[in-house]
Amino acid sequence: SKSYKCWLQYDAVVNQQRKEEYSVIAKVISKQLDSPAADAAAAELKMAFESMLGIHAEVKHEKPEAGVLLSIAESADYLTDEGFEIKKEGSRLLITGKTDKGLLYGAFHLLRGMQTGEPLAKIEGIQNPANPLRMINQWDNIDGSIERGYAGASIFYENNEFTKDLGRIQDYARLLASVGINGVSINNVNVHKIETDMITSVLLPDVAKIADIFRQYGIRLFLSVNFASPIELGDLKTADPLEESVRQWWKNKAEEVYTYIPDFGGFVVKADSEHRPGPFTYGRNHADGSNMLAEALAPFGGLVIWRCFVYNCMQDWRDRKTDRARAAYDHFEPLDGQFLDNVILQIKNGPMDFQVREPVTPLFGAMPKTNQVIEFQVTQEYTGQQRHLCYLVPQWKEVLNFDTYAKGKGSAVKQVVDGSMYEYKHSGIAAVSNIGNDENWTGHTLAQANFYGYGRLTWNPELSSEDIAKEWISQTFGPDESMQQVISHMLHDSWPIYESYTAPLGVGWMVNPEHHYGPNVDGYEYSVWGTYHFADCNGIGVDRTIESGTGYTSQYFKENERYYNSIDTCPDNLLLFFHHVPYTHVLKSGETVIQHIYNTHFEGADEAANLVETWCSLKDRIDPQRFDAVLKRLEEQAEHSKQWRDRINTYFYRKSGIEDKQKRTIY
Ligand code: BDP
Repeated sequence: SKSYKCWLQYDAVVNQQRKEEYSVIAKVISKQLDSPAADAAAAELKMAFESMLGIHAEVKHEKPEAGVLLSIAESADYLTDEGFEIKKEGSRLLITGKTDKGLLYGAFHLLRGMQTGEPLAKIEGIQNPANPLRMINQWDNIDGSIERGYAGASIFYENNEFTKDLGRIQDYARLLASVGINGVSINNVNVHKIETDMITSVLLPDVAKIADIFRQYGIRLFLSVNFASPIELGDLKTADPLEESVRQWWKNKAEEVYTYIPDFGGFVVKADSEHRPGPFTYGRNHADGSNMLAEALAPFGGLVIWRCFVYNCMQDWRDRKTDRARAAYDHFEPLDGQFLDNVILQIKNGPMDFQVREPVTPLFGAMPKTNQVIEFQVTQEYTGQQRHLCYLVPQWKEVLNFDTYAKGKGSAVKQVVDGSMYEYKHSGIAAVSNIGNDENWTGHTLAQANFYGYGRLTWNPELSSEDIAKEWISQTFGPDESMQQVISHMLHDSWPIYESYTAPLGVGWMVNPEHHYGPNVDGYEYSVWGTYHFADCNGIGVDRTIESGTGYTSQYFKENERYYNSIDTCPDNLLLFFHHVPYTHVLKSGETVIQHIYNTHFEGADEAANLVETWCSLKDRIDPQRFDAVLKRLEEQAEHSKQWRDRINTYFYRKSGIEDKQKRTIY
């Protein structure tokens, strides 16, 4: 169905001129080598040419007079191992890669250009990915459930077994490769006892089958591992990383894994976080823990992707020194220089946890000698759970463009994670996947744009969010330009709309505990998770300043420290993240905090209702299946946003006793 195909629709080309131009090169696909990725590239082109042009291309080894020529140029110094060049030469279109991975990306680039109706001359050019590692983390459990999944069950597992539906996994691999993803970890970072078997002979044969599929599409497979595996699997009494028997256990384990999967990517590790085991149990630090695994994987070229989401989730809210926002930096920055070079620290974009608005984690740029990867959340845990529309590409762009000042002005996060700022050996971008086994993959059909956009940004963070949206819409819904503009506006309005009717001014966390859907202003206020807003009858916000607060601002480089620490320069949209203020505090916008809360909540709910209207204007221009599915979600969002509006406004009206200037109804 159209919802299943996402952006790989390969609809028939209607523009006659384009059709003729494309048809010249579509009769033959010549492939100069046989390899899984080259075969996948040729197969994709063949399928697409058939569907878009009605041409049954012949796939062969010889150089054609006219056709697409896939070839390898090992010595091309202008290409990285994954880069490609596309060049027209008479009636031939040359796709050149340094390796077969380049051919695959080149083929998908050609098809993207054709689907968006570009002339071949505009598809020509040289491209190399900006980020070496471009990862997706599945948070799938082997029972088939997905931690923070909002699009059905796992496509990998059901009933404590691997799925038999390998076709769907192959289609997933195609979608991933088409946007440049080159690494996937296939199990939840919270590794339960049963999933510990993924690194044993019980499940490794199944894991290897999945790796075979991904390999064809240039994607390396990773596994999340339990730090206490030697104990969990009953082999040892300790998981102490400095204990020789433990180190040897992991070395043997790595060797075993590589006998099944010779190009295995490595381990993803969540340790000492939210009740997961880790080196702290043994009085060791996170360099000790990660280096032990790194040493085991190094002989095989494997990586340790070690997550920095380490904080005390059982904390006393009165203890300001353990401000959760400080945790990643406090734990990891002092260890710079101690990690082996196949360890990469994976750091969430913000210091808390994927809220609708957070500042950028101060750890970026602060560890010149330690490989870093940024972690985004494509799955919309805190941004509407794929029932609300929230296009996140603009948020990710803001984060990647954020100036850390690590090496003075012009030290953007994207230069840290692409490895250029400190010449990291390994670096890149990772994100939590938003897909499941729903027919349309992402629950909300328009949430496919986040999946698409995430991948495109990892390949090239310079792409604008508008260009990404346009590419996605035209491939997904077709060439009608006014329709494209309407959807693009909806996408671009959606994050601001969602932000406006949920937690205000960067404070976050006003959600129902555990499942995190829907408003609950005090849901986390009196618990142990380190997530507070400190609202009382006088004011609201978390004081993270140096003078009177938690001192979190001091973790930034000077320019940003000053910027956030001073209430005069701190931007409105993060004010309550950094400062505790009275409700009558006047924002830079000229409104008071309380009036801002009322205004944005009324306006946000109105705008959510408008999204329904706007979508309805496209009724005859979108196929009924997808039109209706999106409409349902937008209607639900409009209703739910009223609940948000009323809960939040009522709460703050009662707390503050201050009337809405505009006298709208607050219960
Ligand atoms: C939080 C999720 C939790 C994850 C955790 C993590 O609520 O389910 O396990 O992040 O990133 O956002 O490890």
